[in-house]
Amino acid sequence: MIRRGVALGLLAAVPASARPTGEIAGSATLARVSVGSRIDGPEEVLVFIEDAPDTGGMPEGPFAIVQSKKAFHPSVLLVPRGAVVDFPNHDDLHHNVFSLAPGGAFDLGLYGAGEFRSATFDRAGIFPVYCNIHPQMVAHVVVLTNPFYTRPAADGRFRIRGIPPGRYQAVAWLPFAEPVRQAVEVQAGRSTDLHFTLRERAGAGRHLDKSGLPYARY
Ligand SMILES: [Cu+2]
Repeated sequence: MIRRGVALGLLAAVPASARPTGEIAGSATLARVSVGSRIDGPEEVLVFIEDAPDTGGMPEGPFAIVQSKKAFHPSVLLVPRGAVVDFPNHDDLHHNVFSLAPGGAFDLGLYGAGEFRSATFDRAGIFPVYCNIHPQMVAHVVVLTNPFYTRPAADGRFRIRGIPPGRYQAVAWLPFAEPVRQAVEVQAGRSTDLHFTLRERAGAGRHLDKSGLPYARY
């Protein structure tokens, strides 16, 4: 019993950052719609691990998505769970930012030039954000719970290092495609190979207004 106690004591003394980790590496391939594709390349893909532990190093605020020239900037924002995101209006007209995402719906109402309102993102997931006045305005807030995410290089290759060993769900996503999930086992000192194929959805930029109705004019 004494030996066991000593062994546990030693284990606890090793900082988390020094414990052996593994990595995932692989590629993401895009299947574009034949006409009117809105995807530029694999660099737009986001690869992340849904349920790995938070070992620190997540992006820190303040977080903002600006409304300018009837568009959201940036159009994709990565935040940690619990983040507050400001939505400043830099246009000389009114916008009405909202989301109908299950578990993350909000409606900031109508506000004008120089004003901002904020939304809090308490749940992990991918939250589409729209404007109730201008249907072409589309952004996504991606709420992550750990620092294990990356974007592929131009050739689609990606690598995520330093992952605590375990069984997880790896996800590849980009705007206008459905997320693709794969179970992955990360082993200490090893690289696990993963390949994702993402399919662009035809007409994926289209959406309903905050009342669930089609916009009068697209
Ligand atoms: Cu607007």
